[in-house]
Amino acid sequence: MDTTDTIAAVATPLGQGGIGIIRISGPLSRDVGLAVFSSARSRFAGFQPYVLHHGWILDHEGRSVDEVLVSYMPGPGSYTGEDVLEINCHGGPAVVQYVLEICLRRGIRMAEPGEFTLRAFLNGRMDLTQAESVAEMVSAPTTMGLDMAAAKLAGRFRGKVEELRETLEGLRAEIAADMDFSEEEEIAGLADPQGVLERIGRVESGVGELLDNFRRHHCLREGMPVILAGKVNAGKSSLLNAILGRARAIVTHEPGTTRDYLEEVVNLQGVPVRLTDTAGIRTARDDVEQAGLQQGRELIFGATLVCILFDQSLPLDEDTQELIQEVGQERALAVGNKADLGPLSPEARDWLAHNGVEYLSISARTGQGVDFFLERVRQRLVGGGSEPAEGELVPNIRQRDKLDKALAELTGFRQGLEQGLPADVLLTHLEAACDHLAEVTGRISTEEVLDRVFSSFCIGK
Ligand SMILES: Nc1nc2c(ncn2[C@@H]2O[C@H](COP(=O)(O)OP(=O)(O)OP(=O)(O)O)[C@@H](O)[C@H]2O)c(=O)[nH]1
Ligand SMILES: [Mg+2]
Repeated sequence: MDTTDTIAAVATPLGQGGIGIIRISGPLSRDVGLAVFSSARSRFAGFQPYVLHHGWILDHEGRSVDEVLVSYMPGPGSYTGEDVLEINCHGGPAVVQYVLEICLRRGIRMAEPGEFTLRAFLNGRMDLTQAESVAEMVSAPTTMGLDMAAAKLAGRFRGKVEELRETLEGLRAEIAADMDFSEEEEIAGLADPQGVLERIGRVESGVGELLDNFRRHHCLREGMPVILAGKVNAGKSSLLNAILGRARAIVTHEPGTTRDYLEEVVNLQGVPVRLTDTAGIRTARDDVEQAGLQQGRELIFGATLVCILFDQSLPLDEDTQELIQEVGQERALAVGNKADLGPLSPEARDWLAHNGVEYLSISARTGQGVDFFLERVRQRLVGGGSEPAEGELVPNIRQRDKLDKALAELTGFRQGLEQGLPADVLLTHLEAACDHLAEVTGRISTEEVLDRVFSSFCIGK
């Protein structure tokens, strides 16, 4: 990819909107602007930086196409670090495309996906973790995801990784220096192994913390799996519908209505949840039902939280009891439905309390207790200390892989030291760990990595 020419793209989603923005970056930005723009002011004397200029875009025959606002941001203080020109036009897809075409006629080319941000990275405007956070920001499904992306965008993630890397670099330099002194005698070990181990330990726990954050939060991006399970007719599909506020699942008084499973993503105050309604439990009547029940069992196995519904106006049946015990108190939430028909029996209450499972009452029909139920679901998923602190540093998958590799090298170093391996062997582990950390921030990067990172961006970013 040539990175010295001038590129342009539509920076806003295509579709009807209030405004559409065409972004141009590179040495020709200003010239293109001057060629296509006709100012509304009679005494227009060229673009002043950071000022909005009102006027018209003219096509190649001099016809005005749209009324626009144009801003010019000279490098190196712009988003990409190059001269940038932005044209705000009216937000119809035809207008925006046409204005882009008019610009492209002036000897500049269409930007590749992520190319503006790639240039920002190449020009040192941001490191790789910040560049990646731009894509994470754009695709964040909820405010919690936004918060994590913002922490990275602000450079705090890079700061943390750099701090760890610098500690290792320091150690590496010290050990290398020791080695020079001891070349004569055949000293294999380190001068102060205990001190070295302590410092390595600090880096290990720093890296380990970031990896922990990944494990705890990566499902926050995808949505946490929550299952609605229980006997036929307990009201699972009714509850799904009540939560969604629409008749998504078929509800009938016939037991065995749901035969497949249905999955919907719901946003519980910033926590995305993949809520799945399953086929109700009973002895299967046919192969389809048997298959549906089998699916349900597998889903229960992989779920973070299993909501086990039962008709609380009936005695607590054995199937439900078995299911609750099998899932276990860690993951089970017992939900007595049909509260409008009567209260939970004292026997059921005793049994549930005795088995240590959390339980609550709702009516999917009247909506009673459903808000409280959702609040409990949210709490169970992110409460208990696993809710991300504000601006917590959470790696993405690429960064996780590099951190994993760095940690493995540190383990290699530690083991080597314990086995009394010579310092030069230990050093190779340290060097490799440093390199992996440098790859996290993009201090070391290959074209292949950059391609992979930036091609996942949308065009115009
Ligand atoms: N009175 C009352 N009836 C309810 C309530 N929730 C569901 N029902 C009724 O119970 C019956 C079964 O509801 P469904 O939502 O289809 O139950 P399900 O658990 O999905 O059943 P299967 O798909 O067969 O496993 C329907 O007739 C619902 O109208 C409730 O809170 N109160
Ligand atoms: Mg159902």
